[in-house]
Amino acid sequence: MPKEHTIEIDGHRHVSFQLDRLEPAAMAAKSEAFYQWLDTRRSVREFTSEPVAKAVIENIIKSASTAPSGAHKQPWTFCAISDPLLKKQIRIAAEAEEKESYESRMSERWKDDLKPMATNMYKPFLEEAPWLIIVCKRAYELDAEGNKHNNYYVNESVGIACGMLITAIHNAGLVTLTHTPSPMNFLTNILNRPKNERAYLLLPVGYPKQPVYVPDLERKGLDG
Ligand code: IYR
Repeated sequence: MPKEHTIEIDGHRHVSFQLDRLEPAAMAAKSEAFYQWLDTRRSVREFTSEPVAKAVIENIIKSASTAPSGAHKQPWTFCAISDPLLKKQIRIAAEAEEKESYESRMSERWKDDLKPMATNMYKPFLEEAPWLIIVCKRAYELDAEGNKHNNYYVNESVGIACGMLITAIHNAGLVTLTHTPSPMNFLTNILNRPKNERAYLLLPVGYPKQPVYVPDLERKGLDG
């Protein structure tokens, strides 16, 4: 590794950055292998309660936190929950919202589109998975005087971090599912989050039940 150099720009420290370049053949092989491996990721709805080490969940969250964000404000909070009582509380509240959604908020067309996914208003994985990661977005930060400072490109930043989180979960040999109960206010209430935070996505993390079946889906190719 070459030695790191630092310079000042507008009074801010910058460090030299060295890219590890790959030879074209290695680049082609590595990018192909990464794609093949990423393509083995599947959303799974049925989890075992087999435990997963907290240190692994922490590594996954640290990986997601390497995401780029608007003005590097890192407008996210990852809440990792393994407490059975808290998971139960979340399941009860999520299922109440889902019942309302499936019975009156979602159009018939939406429910038809979901049929291949075999999903419904019951969310046992919220109790069965060893961990729930609830990603919260932070619309603004409060300074010491209580003044609001808006963050930038919050949805884009948190969305990118979630993509990296899902990739890190796959890399750890675990599975997840992007669960989107709507509205999600109940999560920030149950978790006692500050008022600058809104729940963005809920991801159960763990091992799939065996045997487990997933929908036989095709992915878009380069031609759409
Ligand atoms: N939020 C509901 C409905 C749902 C919506 C989409 I888009 C899905 O891909 C799957 C489900 C639920 O979680 O059941």
